[in-house]
Amino acid sequence: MKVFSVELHRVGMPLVRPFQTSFGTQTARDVLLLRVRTDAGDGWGECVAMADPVYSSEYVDGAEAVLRNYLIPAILAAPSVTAASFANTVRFVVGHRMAKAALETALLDAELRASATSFAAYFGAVRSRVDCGVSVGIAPTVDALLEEVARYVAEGYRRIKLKIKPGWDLEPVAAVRDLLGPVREETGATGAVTRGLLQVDANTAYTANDIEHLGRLDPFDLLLIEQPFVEEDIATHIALARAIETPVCLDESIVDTAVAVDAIERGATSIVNIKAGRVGGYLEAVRIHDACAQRGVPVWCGGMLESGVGRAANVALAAMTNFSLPGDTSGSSRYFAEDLTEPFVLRDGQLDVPTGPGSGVEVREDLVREWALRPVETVGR
Ligand code: OSB
Ligand code: MG
Repeated sequence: MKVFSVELHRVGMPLVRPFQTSFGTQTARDVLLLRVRTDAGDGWGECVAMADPVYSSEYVDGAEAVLRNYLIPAILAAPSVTAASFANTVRFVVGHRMAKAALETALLDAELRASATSFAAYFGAVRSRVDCGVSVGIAPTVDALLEEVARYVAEGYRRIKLKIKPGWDLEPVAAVRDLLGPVREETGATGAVTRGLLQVDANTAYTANDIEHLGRLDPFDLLLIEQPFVEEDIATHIALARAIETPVCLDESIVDTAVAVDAIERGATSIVNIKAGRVGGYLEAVRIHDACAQRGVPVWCGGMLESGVGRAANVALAAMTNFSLPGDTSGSSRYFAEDLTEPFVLRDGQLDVPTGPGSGVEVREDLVREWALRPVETVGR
């Protein structure tokens, strides 16, 4: 494939409610969308980097600069590039995985649209619908949290994830476990459904001094505790996993397949959160899925408050066989009043996996223009 040009679109999307985590409060999503123009046709990709470098070192202005100054010029200069050859073309750029993932995804979308293949088929997906969970932010009060969780349960979400931090952990978790009732099998419209699934995500807010305290989460029968300690600190995650019953799951720490395998083999993580943006793209995400499957480690699909563009690819990824836990693949309405694609709508706690060519969704260019934070920038001819 020959790439002629790449458009950089910055779109402001207000969130339907503020999303508070241990690293801050988001009230809007500042989305960077890429459109690649190639001799095989166009493709779209979404960059998951947040407005500020508070989840990881990447942030959207930085990702945009790396794309404009390094990644896009490299693929424009290449005689030919495909999603599969992209990683090698941009290997000279260290890190910046979210920026790379966005461009690789746009290339993959162009390529698969041209060959009338869906992301799901390309990934080797085995499901046509995926189980959905929802990530619930830190609330002003426990009562407000219970109200929000009850709404999501009524909407059909199959798993609740609570954001925690020191001072907001045991009490909200106990209250939500009480609301959900115990973990149990029920027969729903689409067959057996496990109810009462609950997990927590600390986004690195704890330290080694908190191991005993985190052990007090054990009575609440959590699916997992996600990333309690800083990204580089594998050792303290190993110590926690040995000290408590609740399975430890890494998010921020898992930046590629080698790190995932190392963390698994050392006992730092027994479940893995896969986010394509965090690991440099969907091709690496598939490799992590496969490495985890080989080792009997279940995975689930994380999220970064994506618009429908990124959500479509996540839902396709989550349809692979070893994505055996519900993902943070929520419906569009959990985030936005209106989405940049046709909305993803939850049905019986699941989303349909897109089947059309490429991502299988169409970008609403009217909204991309209407919500543009600045004029579109084109790199290349
Ligand atoms: O840690 O999983 C996380 C959102 C932004 C950045 C990091 C995280 C999250 C979420 C929400 O938990 C996931 C989603 O619903 O997209
Ligand atoms: Mg997380």
